[in-house]
Amino acid sequence: MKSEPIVYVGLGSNLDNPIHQVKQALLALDALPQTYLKRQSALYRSKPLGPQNQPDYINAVAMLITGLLPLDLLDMMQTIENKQGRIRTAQRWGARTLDLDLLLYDNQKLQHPRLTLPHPGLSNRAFVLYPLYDIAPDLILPDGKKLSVMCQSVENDLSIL
Ligand code: A4P
Ligand code: MG
Repeated sequence: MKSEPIVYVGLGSNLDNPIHQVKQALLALDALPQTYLKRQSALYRSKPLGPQNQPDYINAVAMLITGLLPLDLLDMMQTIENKQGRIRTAQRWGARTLDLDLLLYDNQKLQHPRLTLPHPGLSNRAFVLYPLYDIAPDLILPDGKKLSVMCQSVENDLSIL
């Protein structure tokens, strides 16, 4: 029998009690249909990437096992963002109550108008790479790169909670 896809989701928040937002979102991901939360990283605090006139972020990464297809999972992640008060503004990389990024879906590479896999920010963001390393230290990305090597090329400016 084919095993179900392993998926990694990046969580980020910098508004309305970010620690609570991230913990709430982990519960919501675990409650999705055909899906369970297999592992979760520690929570990390970091300076914002992008506009600096916004609060620090809390980030984490979750490992899910899911029977959902990628776009169905993305739809449900966006529903969770909306339920947790996400307001989309015109500003790129502005403050938000919750951001859920689909970092990896098994070994899939995808260029779809609504979904790029792996997530384009994955390879150069400490707040993604280090929490991911917490829960998947031996991970190899679809392009063959080792996560452990990618971590070495990015400065770790995070503080663990
Ligand atoms: N989309 C395409 N591929 C994906 C994917 N793999 N996962 C599309 C999720 N969404 C994907 O996303 C815009 C559109 O991207 C979606 O409609 C979806 O169809 P969004 O969440 O509405 O907007 P966004 O998050 O503001 O845009 P973007 O460019 O994805 O921002 P990022 O990359 O998510 O960065 N600093 C710190 N320290 N920590 C952070 O977590 N996050 C951001 C946001 C900026 N600075 C940060 C942090
Ligand atoms: Mg996003």
